[in-house]
Amino acid sequence: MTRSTRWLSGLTMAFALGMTGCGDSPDTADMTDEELAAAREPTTWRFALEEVDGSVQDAYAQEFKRRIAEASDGDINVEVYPYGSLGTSSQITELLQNGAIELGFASAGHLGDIIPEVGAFTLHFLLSEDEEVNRQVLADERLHSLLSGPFSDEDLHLLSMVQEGWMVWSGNKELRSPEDFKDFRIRTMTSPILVESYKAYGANPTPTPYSEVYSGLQLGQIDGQVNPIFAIEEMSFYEEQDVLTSARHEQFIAAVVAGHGWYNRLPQEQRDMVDQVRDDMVEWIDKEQIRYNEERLQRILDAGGTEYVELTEAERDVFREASRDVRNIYLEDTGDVGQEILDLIAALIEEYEG
Ligand code: 6CS
Repeated sequence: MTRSTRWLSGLTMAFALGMTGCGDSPDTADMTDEELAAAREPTTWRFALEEVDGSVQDAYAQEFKRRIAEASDGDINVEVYPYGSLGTSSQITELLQNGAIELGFASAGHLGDIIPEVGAFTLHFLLSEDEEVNRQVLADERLHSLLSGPFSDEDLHLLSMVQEGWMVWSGNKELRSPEDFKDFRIRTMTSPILVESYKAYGANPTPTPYSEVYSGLQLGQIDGQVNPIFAIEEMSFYEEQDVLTSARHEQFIAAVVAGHGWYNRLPQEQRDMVDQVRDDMVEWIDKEQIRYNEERLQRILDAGGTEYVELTEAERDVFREASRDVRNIYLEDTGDVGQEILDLIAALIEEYEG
C-alpha cells in the first residue's frame, strides 16, 4: 500500500472512530466557574491493542488508563480498543501514522515490515536469558534514542518496549532440532526476519494475521505457530496442539507507540505525564507478564492433552548456531544503523548482566 492509499484507508477508519472525539461544544462565554467545570468533558486518548481483553497488552493499557486518569485529575480518559475492534496489527499502525488514534501497541514481529531496524527484536538468541536484564536493556535511553529516528521517519513516536514472555513453539510433535522443523508449516508474524529465521531451521514459514491462526491450525493449513504462553492459552491455540516446546530463543517484544505528530503537539505537561507514567510502568508490566505466562501454562497443563517440553542447553546451541546467519540478512536491510543497534544491545546486556 502506498502512503496515500494508507492515508485514505486510515481516514475511513478515522470517520468510523469519530475523529474529533467530542460533540458540539456548549457556548461557554457566559458560564460561571462551576458551570464551566461541569461542562468540561474529559479529553479522550484512544489506545489500540493487538491483543484481546485479558492479555498482557490489555493489562498494560488498563493500568496506563488508570494512572493517566489519576495524574490528570480525571481530565484525560484513555479509551482502550482490544484486538478485533480496529483491525489487524498493520492496520492499527496505519491508524497511528494517520493520527486517527493516539496510542497503540505494535509488536516487533509486525512492525519490522515497515521499520526494518525493529527486526532486531525478532532475531533469535539475541537478548539475555535473564528477563530482568532484558527489561533494563529495553528501557535504556541510549537504545530509545537510536530507535527514535527510524520511528519518526514512519510518523511514529516510540514510548516503550515491552517484553511479553518467551516465544514457545506449538505443534503436534516435539521440536527439538532443525530436523524436526523440516518442511514444518509454521505460522509466523509478518516480519521478514522471522520468515528468514524459520527458513534457516528448514521450516516452511507462513506469515498470517493473528486472527487467522486458530482456524489455520484447526483446518490443518499450518502445522504449528509460535507465541508466548499467555497468548497460546487465551487464543485457544493449545486446544489444537499436542506439544509446546520452549527453546527460550526469543522474547515476544512489542512497542508502545504514539502518533508522532500527536505526541509532539501535546502540551509539555501532558508529554511529561505520559513519559512519567511510561517510566513508572516498566517494572510493573514485567512482573505482570511473568505472572500471566506462569498462570496460563498451569491452566494449559490442567486442561490436559498438551505437553510442555524445555530444550536442553545442547539442543538450544544447535538452534543458536543455525540462526546466526540471519543477522547478516538484518544488516543487509539496515546497514550502519542496524549494526549500531546490535552493538548497543550487546553492550547493554553485558553492562546489566554485570
Ligand atoms: O502472533 C501475533 O501476531 C500476536 N501475538 C501476540 C502475543 N500479540 C500480538 C501479535 O499480533
